[in-house]
Amino acid sequence: MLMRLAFGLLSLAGPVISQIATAYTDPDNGITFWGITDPVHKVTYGYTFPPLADNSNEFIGEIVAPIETKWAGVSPKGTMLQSLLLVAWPNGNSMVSSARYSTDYVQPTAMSGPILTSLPSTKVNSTHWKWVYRCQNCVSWSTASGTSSIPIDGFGAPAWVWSNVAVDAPANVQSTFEEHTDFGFYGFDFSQAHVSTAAYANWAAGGTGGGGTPTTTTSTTTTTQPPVTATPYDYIVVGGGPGGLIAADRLSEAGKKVLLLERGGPATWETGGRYGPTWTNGHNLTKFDVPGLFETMFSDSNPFWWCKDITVFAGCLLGGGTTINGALYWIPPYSDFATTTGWPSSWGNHQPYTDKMKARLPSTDAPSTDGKRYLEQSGDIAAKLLDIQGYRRLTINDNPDQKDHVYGYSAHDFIKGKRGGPVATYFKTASARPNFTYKQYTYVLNVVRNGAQITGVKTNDTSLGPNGIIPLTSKGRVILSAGAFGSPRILFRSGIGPSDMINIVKNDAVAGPNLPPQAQWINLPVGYNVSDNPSINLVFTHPNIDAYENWGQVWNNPRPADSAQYLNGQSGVLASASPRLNFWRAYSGTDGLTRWMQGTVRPGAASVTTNYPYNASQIFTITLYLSTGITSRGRIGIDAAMTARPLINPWFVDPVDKGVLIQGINDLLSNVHFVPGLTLITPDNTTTVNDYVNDYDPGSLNSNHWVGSNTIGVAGKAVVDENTKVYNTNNLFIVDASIIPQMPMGNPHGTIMSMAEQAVTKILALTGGP
Ligand SMILES: Cc1cc2nc3c(=O)[nH]c(=O)nc-3n(C[C@H](O)[C@H](O)[C@H](O)COP(=O)(O)OP(=O)(O)OC[C@H]3O[C@@H](n4cnc5c(N)ncnc54)[C@H](O)[C@@H]3O)c2cc1C
Ligand SMILES: *[C@@H]1O[C@H](CO)[C@@H](O)[C@H](O)[C@H]1NC(C)=O
Ligand SMILES: *[C@@H]1O[C@H](CO)[C@@H](O)[C@H](O)[C@H]1NC(C)=O
Ligand SMILES: *[C@@H]1O[C@H](CO)[C@@H](O)[C@H](O)[C@H]1NC(C)=O
Ligand SMILES: *[C@@H]1O[C@H](CO)[C@@H](O)[C@H](O)[C@H]1NC(C)=O
Ligand SMILES: *[C@@H]1O[C@H](CO)[C@@H](O)[C@H](O)[C@H]1NC(C)=O
Ligand SMILES: *[C@@H]1O[C@H](CO)[C@@H](O)[C@H](O)[C@H]1NC(C)=O
Ligand SMILES: CC(=O)N[C@H]1CO[C@H](CO)[C@@H](O)[C@@H]1O
Repeated sequence: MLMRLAFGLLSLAGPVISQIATAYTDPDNGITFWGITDPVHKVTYGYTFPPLADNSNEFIGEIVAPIETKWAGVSPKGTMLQSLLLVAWPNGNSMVSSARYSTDYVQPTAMSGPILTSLPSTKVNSTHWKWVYRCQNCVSWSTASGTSSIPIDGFGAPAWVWSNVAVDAPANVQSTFEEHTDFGFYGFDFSQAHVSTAAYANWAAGGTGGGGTPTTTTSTTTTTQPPVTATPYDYIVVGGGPGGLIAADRLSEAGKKVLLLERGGPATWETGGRYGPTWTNGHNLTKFDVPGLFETMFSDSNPFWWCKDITVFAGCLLGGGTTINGALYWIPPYSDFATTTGWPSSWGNHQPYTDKMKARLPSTDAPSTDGKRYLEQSGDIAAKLLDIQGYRRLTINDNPDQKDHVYGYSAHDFIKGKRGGPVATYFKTASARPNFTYKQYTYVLNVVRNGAQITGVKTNDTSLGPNGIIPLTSKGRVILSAGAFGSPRILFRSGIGPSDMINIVKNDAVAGPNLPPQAQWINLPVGYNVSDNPSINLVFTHPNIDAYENWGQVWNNPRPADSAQYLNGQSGVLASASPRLNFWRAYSGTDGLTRWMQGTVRPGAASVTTNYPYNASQIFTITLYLSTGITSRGRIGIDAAMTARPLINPWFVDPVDKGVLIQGINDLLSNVHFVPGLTLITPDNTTTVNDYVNDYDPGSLNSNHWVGSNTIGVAGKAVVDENTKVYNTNNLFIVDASIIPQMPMGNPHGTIMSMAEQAVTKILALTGGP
């Protein structure tokens, strides 16, 4: 019954304000807060916000309470209902805290959305407890009737609540508790409570004091450092994903002196990776080699391969996404490079480049080395459903242009029962050349430039050059291949992009000083025009299905016959990732445009929501995605911590996209009852398809297939020209998913590699280079 009386009464009467928040700097952590100390209980409540211009959705707050405070809480907006509520209490020597939410004057329950991070100055001592926290997704939130927010540009009346009765289960973050024993409001001019981006970023990352300005204190640079000499290169390629690996391979093949820089480390055994399950011991196989371990990418306790400064899944190791992905590999259809999907007309003849890719990296829809297919039940059941609906079966990659009412076995770029991809092919040939140099664990911060001329890249490794800068030869070029989030961030940090993003960099104590002068900033729509396939999972059961323990045993305790079979020559179930069947259908939207829907079928499920009992051994998933033709676009960018993130989600911005996918789901489900034993369990028959899609967690719509953040196209509208050169630069190029203007027909890495083959050919042909 927390806060019932307080907020119930006061929402009618209006708060009685006796205190006004003022600025203070906490001596423990040096953070400047605005807040009050309640004179009765001697509890301090403070908040600090990033600049309004940052359009940020977060703040840092603290509660400092005498130890007799059993729990305390805040509502920064000042209301109880449909408001962000934060509560905290000590449990022994540590603090327990949570975000709560309520639509009635009852015990508030867990609030989804906010991300709470306790900052290092959080503590419990003999006299006080102190909770210092970062609250992300906390300035505005969705409510049943729309959105609600803290009035961060004006005046508000935040509330506090206090209790001297301990919560019911102090160790449990979701503990229940009795209504507070006291509460209060105070006046708050939120428009004043903003600090610089740099200060905020420093504190949000756990730093202290200093207003975020760099502590130039202990620069004992009188000690003479050995002079660092740097080697210049013809081409510096940034990022070892599919785009960068193909670029680096073809450039070194052409005799250029090439440096490939990758922020992450090795992956497959062949490249030096050694991380694998115990059952592969002695067999020279890692997690990244064994296709059947794909689903464990999402269930590992130490997922070192994900980029920790990008808020969506992205691979940060050699191979980028192709080392951790499902390896679904599609030969691109004509439309993937057509003017109708946004490509310059010079790109239309993709076939020679696709052929080059296929010659290096063939696809297979039977990856087991014995040529047999395993665990096919989910594909067989889905095929029955599709047959009724007029689909026909074909070998998908033999017919890339046939994408309406077709289905076939899932195709992958596994080689000899192991992960293949560009690492096992292009990287291998590049590595054998004396002209190719590879540096791993090297993070590129920005390009170094003099106006339009790029002179090198700045890395975090000062052993590679003075201040970490690696130079180009006189006519040298830089190619960014750091991915749809990584390449835009490097551009922002190099003074290239929209000014709101470059200003975030400017305000950062570390990155700001590396920017070129403002007169040299290059205004391009970096980060706009992004798309990703919106995808919806449908979960079914059928008595024929073997759900393979939902892939939950393959790491620690695989089926013994299957692991033995795999180790003995890379055959069997574990020689493939989870997908078993794929299908496509074309739809005409109410706007007259054609959109294609892709389906992927696999045993198991990421989540099940049903009111009925079901047999978990018989579950399988059909994921439906919308691909080529979607019109929704989002925006990606960086926040004050230099974290790359979606600023505007790209899914279902255009309601026609959503309408088409709902139509596709309805069509697919229309014949479920004709397949004996087939039962849809998510959504089950208590939820309509419309409700299921409308209530779908937006984050789960993500397919991790981001394209378009540095789109190719005409000057004034795009970031790179038809040669993939960044506009208004002389020698900066981009070869990765970010230049692709429109969702490809299928999971994108085949299209990305064909694109990279064509891009590097155009770059080599472009005059003025080394
Ligand atoms: C979980 C998941 C599953 C997927 N499944 C499939 C699938 O089955 N089939 C499919 O076709 N696609 C799939 N994808 C998408 C596909 O993997 C990506 O589209 C593709 O990898 C993008 O290629 P890229 O070259 O643009 O960038 P990336 O693959 O992201 O590579 C970028 C590389 O640059 C490095 N880098 C980034 N910043 C820096 C820096 N500042 N300095 C140095 N190095 C840097 C990164 O470490 C990384 O190695 C999946 C993606 C994910 C995340
Ligand atoms: C406990 O922490 C509080 C808040 O930082 C501080 O004011 C107080 O002096 C500390 N008490 C002891 C005994 O150190
Ligand atoms: C590249 O390698 C070739 C031999 O493979 C060599 O002749 C050439 O000088 C090298 N080029 C550079 C720039 O190092
Ligand atoms: C594993 O690799 C090592 C070298 O890294 C090699 O000596 C050994 O023979 C390999 N073992 C197998 C089973 O391939
Ligand atoms: C550079 O950054 C990478 C990636 O974060 C890291 O692994 C490496 O240790 C850093 N190098 C130095 C010299 O700090
Ligand atoms: C659940 O499915 C498995 C696999 O088909 C089957 O062996 C088992 O008997 C089923 N359990 C029940 C309770 O029906
Ligand atoms: C809904 O599904 C459940 C479980 O599959 C089934 O028992 C029930 O009869 C169904 N109800 C309707 C109205 O179809
Ligand atoms: C090539 C392209 O589609 N460019 C678009 C990117 O986004 C901006 C802003 O929305 C548009 O103006 C461009 O036309």
